[in-house]
Amino acid sequence: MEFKEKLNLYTNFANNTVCSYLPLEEGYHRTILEAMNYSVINGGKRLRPMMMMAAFELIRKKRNAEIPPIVSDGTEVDFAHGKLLSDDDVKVIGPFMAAMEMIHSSSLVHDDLPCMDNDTLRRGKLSTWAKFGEDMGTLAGDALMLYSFETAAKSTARSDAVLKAIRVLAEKSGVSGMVGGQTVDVELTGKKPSRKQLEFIYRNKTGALIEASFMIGAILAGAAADEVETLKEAALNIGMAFQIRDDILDVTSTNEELGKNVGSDAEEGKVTWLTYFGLEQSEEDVKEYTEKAVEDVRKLGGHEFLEELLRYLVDRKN
Ligand code: GRG
Repeated sequence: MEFKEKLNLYTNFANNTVCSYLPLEEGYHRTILEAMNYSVINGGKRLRPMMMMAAFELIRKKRNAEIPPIVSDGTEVDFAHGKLLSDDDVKVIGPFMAAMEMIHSSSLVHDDLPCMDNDTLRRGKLSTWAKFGEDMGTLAGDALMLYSFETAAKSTARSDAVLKAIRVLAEKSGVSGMVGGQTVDVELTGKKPSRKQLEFIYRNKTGALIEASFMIGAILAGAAADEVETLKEAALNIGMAFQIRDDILDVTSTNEELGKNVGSDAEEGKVTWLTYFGLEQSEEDVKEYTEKAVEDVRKLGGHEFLEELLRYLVDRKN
């Protein structure tokens, strides 16, 4: 099966799983529920839930579990019916896939607010605050962030695994992860961060949720501590590659292709990887970080789709 076909299957599966955990839009507080769903539905690439699935499958495969691989050399998967995980597996990992996309979406909602990047375009449509107003935009981010934990707690995995995974989700989203990175990013906008500070921002603001996706997928599949550590290392490299590519796209892409306003880094006076290393070197760095990540994945036995996905992201257009 061609990579693009697999990517479609994975994306649709991740998307359907995420959407199945969204709240019903009803009650006096319906507006906030609409704003939450608006922020999550449509347009997102669903990379983090897909990476979580891949990590889950990688560990399962390593354990020679009886469950067939999601996508691989294996032919046992019921592709025809778009069924990539067993119903029982979906109950284990589905709530965390949705929770991850909710947290990620909540960060995009807050990142677009007038007090942050002041962006009106996201995923090819009006950003949440531009559509629902600044008050509802702020609340929608808050609500999604917390609904994420409410959703994760629905997992039917063993309670010790659920607890571990929720802790990772909280740690990597909060001050020890994404919020920490965003803090330094905001404080240093318009100033010149050192390379070390820039790396801190990228590893946390962008890398932390990717890290959490890999770690949670592995934990739910019953990985040992050293396996979780190897995947964490892979994720750190992917996070770096992903954010540097984001910097490149901000300079080389268009609003239409990217689905958000390009040129915002320069407008805000942001120092990015390109400021330090230029376009050509940055492109090389994306490749190098990606290859390091692929190597880590191979240390655990490899995963065909995941490796293809990582290499595909090197040249991603949005
Ligand atoms: C809500 C807990 C919480 C924190 C908010 C504002 C903020 C703190 C953090 C900002 C984090 C941020 C926006 C990082 C950029 C990461 C990045 C490159 C996002 C784009 O991810 P894609 O390309 O987006 O996967 P899609 O739209 O495809 O999902």
